Amino acid sequence: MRIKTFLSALAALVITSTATAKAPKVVKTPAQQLKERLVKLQKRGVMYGHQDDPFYGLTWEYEDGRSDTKDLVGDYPAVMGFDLGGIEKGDAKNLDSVPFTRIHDEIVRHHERGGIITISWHPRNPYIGTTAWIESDIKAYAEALPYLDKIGMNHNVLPNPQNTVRTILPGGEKHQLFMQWLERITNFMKTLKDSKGNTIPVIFRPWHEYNGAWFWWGKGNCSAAEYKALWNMTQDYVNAQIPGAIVWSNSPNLGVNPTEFPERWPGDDRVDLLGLDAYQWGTEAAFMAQCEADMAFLGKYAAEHGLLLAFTECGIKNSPNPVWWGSVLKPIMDKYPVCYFLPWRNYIEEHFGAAPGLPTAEDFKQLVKTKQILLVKDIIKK
Ligand code: BMA
Repeated sequence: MRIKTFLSALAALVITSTATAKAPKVVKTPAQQLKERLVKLQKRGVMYGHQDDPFYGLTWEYEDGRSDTKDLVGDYPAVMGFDLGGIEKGDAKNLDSVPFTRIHDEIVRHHERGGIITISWHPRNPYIGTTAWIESDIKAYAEALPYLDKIGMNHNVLPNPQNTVRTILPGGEKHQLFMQWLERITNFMKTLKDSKGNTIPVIFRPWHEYNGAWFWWGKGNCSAAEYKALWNMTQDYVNAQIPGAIVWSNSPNLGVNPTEFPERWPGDDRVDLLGLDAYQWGTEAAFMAQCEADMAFLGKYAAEHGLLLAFTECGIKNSPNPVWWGSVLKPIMDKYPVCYFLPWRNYIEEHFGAAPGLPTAEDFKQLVKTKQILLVKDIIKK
């Protein structure tokens, strides 16, 4: 009797463990895999990223396989940034005149060499048709109002650029148009497949620098509720169209106000990577102090809320300080666990990234020699 009980218990155990062994494996989405990879890499070091790296550099443009980073330090950046501004209108080239076909091809190429992709978007203004930068529109509008008063005309004849977000939310007069824009950007993302036809996951970083007033989605041009509604509408649409493809990044600009920050925060369940866009426009001391303050706040926020942290954009225009990388940026990166730092594009009049011939070239080489700075070959090593 006892033996029988023992045997049936044993049989039950065997059945259970077989069942457990055969339980279907949970398949992770490409986005989940990318996120886990980023978490691991963030512990290993700081990846170098560069905007538009394979298209042009300081002295060249559209040379197959060329990169300012590779020319200087022998390898491609670990992260490459691309901007889809212009795709919303069905343009063939983006706002910086890069053909979308080339953007597509270089994304695939970078993915296939083991690199990581991040996509930003500077869409035009869907309400008044101008660019993503709203400042001059607001100025022109303000200047026009007294004239309208003078001729006794209602202000409503002129669209107030600061109402843009409101007009594209559900029920707004530009909602349908904007949904078409979302469809176009999503259609491009749908084409991002590797040679086996698998989805290429990307870090998508819409509606950035929203604590500044220079973009039509920025603070002062829409309410906190409108910003969050815009974020949610974008995310829900994109995720429904290309499920499991996107790691979501939200990036305020340097000068984060900790009290106001939660007002526009889309929610911990809606963001994977918290980024800071940090440019030095003034003195080094002011830049470092502000970076320190912002990173102290964002770093703590990211750690407590389970988010990745990065300098999603950074740099100083045209490298006036030959030791900027090592003496200004490195001390901050040594202190906070940023997963990558991404200087903006190297365009002739306005360059931010490393390149041969620049006064900062040697300093960047020294920076890269430190183990913590990762280029693409460093992140494909197991
Ligand atoms: C800005 C500048 C512009 C560019 C835009 C989008 O910061 O570099 O020249 O058009 O980014 O890349």
